[in-house]
Amino acid sequence: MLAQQDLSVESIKQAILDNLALALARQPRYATRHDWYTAVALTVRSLLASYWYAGTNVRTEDRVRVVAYLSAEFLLGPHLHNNLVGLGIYSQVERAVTELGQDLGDLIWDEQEPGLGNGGLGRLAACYMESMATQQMAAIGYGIRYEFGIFRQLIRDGAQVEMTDEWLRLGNPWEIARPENVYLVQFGGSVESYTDDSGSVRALWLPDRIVRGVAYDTPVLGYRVPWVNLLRLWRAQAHEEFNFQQFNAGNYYGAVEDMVQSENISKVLYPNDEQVEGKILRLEQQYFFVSCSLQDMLRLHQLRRRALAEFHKYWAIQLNDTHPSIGIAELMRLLVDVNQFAWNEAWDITRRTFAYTNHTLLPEALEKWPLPIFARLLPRHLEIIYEINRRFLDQVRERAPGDDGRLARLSIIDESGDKFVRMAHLAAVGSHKINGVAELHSELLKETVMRDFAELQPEKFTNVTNGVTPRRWMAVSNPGLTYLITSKIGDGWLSHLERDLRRFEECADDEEVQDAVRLIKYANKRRLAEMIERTTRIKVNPESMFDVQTKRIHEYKRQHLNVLHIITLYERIKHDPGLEVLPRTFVFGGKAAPGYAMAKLIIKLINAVGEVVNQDPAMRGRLKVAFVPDFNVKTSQHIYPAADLSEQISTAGKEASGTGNMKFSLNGALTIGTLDGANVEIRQEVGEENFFLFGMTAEQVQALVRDGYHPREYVAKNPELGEVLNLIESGAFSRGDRQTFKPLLDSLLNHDPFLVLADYQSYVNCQGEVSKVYRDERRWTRTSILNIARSGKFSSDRAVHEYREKIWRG
Ligand code: 26W
Repeated sequence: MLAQQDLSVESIKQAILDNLALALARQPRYATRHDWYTAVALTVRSLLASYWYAGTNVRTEDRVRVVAYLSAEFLLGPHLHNNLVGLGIYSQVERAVTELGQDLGDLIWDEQEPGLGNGGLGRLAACYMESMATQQMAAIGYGIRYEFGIFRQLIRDGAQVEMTDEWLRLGNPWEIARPENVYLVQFGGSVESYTDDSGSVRALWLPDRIVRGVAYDTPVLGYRVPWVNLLRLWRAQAHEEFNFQQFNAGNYYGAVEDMVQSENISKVLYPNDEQVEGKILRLEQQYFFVSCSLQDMLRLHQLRRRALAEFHKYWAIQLNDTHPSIGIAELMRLLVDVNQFAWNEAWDITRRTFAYTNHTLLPEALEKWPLPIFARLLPRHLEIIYEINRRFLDQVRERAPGDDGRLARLSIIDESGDKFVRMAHLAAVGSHKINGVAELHSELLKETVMRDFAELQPEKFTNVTNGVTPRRWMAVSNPGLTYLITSKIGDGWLSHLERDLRRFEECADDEEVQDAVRLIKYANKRRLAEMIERTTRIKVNPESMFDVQTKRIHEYKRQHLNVLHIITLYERIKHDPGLEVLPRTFVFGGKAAPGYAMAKLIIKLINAVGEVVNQDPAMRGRLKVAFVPDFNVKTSQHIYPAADLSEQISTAGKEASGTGNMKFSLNGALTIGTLDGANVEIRQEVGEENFFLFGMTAEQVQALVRDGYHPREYVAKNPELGEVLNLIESGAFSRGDRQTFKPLLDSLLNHDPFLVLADYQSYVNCQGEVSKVYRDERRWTRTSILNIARSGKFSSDRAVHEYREKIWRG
């Protein structure tokens, strides 16, 4: 057994060999690379276990309020490297592994990452878990242990192909199953009422299906602190007793079939972001994990010997978007139906417990459930929601008598046509705080989708700008830069980014530091170039500028605007072969929702333009385009540190915050961006002269949409833009086929809600400015250093601290 006190290379080696022998029953000479990985992972896990073990005591015996972070997604990324850095034992383990004849880098690279999230929202949950552990705040993350996470993306003939993500196939050494930590979750059936002993009428839910939820725990280590928090993910299992009647009636096969059905609940992550699919399985997933989590909290609360009436004093539940908002009705049910609380007291506890974070303003992303589906799956919760709504609307009526429009707009039930349950309204009514994820977003939230709520209860609204963990996004992914900064300002900055990183600013004019920053960037670019060549066969030149846009593919994020710029440069060179252009490599990465045809077409366009540009001799040494397949946490750790330019070009008002923008800036990329989401604050922090701003403001966007956007007018007065669109239309990027990109052109020219053509010229001009500045090496590097040094605000440590001060103190 490896002890914390003795972490010499020798004892680490012995522990790895012991794990290989005793946990895996493998002789070293027959061990596969994966066996070695597992043996190392188990060794590291055993080091976490003592903190883990101690943490459980703190949580059950202290008086602290525990944060329960409820999220349908946790995009953790690989564990091994992060935990080695967190424990501060990377170099010893590296030596031990080398002496055992293995390469730690290879073992790290081979880890299957848990991709239990789509994008920003899921990754944010992971960063916050890490920061809460680092701050030694007691927290539990609750979610779903999807058997298949986000699909693996292949690119075939330039198009996205989705493959299942079998991340558990070779086992998962980081989790501990808790088969005794189980809860039953009911679905469907009907509700009856009965009179209890004291003469009160109470509801009795008679479900027609019961599923078992089993806990799987993963430790989340704090950076260089003896603290581990728990990520508790639920796996759905069949509940055999429930099917006993069927077994008994001789329907063995049917009963087993029903049991298989139950297990489907935690089978696969829905791959959509920003677009809801009204699928019943998704509602089942949400209720399943939320019910398990709340039952677990009640049990832990009782273990701490606290009265249920004090539940809110010991728990702060944060809703990561509306996905877990059914929890509000579920806690009411547990208090009123199961524990016989009076409605008012239960409601008071519930509202003091919950808080809601909104992550999107896009109407198509706001969850609402068709009433019939909801009624069939969760009949008792619907009754509870009706009662919550009735009481809420009574209050509204008192405040605004006779204003029926307002009532209809505020109601939890949408009755304007087919009826729906509006989950954002449930979340807003049942929470004591509501926050957006960047200043601009929080303002727009109050002005648009939550306007009536903000008028009614302005004190509920607040902002917490997103943040990212500098441990994973700097120490793990950019060791070169980490080392340089530490050599200049000491090693406190990784734990106190906001306080300390600014001291690196003093090096901005130091030519030696500038040279070092440039060398590190160059090495990172070579590392990315190798990955690009390995995965795409495309050779890119690390001497060229790396212009990078990686994020989910979505029209509002406007990857196609980026492509229009590439084609513009292509055209210019074609017209004038001697033209001086800054050599650029355009790097893209990101997944499209499998059902989102336009996003998939954008991927095709990127690859199609890449194919033409990359093989054209006239472009050689000037333009290259690469689409990195399967953008995920692991690949992204090679991308952010290698970027010169960060593309944050969403239509103003559409990107709630963005978090990739922060990772790029922290790693020394300069940003070209609109005044959207957290870009606004990044620009404020790094200084406007150090940020490439273009495009309409959110206000101008609103006005243009209101007054009528006529994209063809922009084409009419802009011949270069006309040529670019014509070239796509001519089939130049589709082997002469003029149909392929027609839907995309049709959208750009006729009904594009994201105003791509309106921002085109401003974007192209701004890119010209970028090229100019990049040619001035010193100036660029100086600006890069300022971007790094002034990114401290965007640490997730700052963000969770703000959550604690503004929201979780109650
Ligand atoms: C099922 C529909 C669905 C699924 C996921 C709708 C919306 C989502 C998420 C809210 C999508 C998401 O990840 N949003 C991103 O959240 C980040 C963290 O706050 C922000 O930085 C991004 O701007 C926002 O797009």
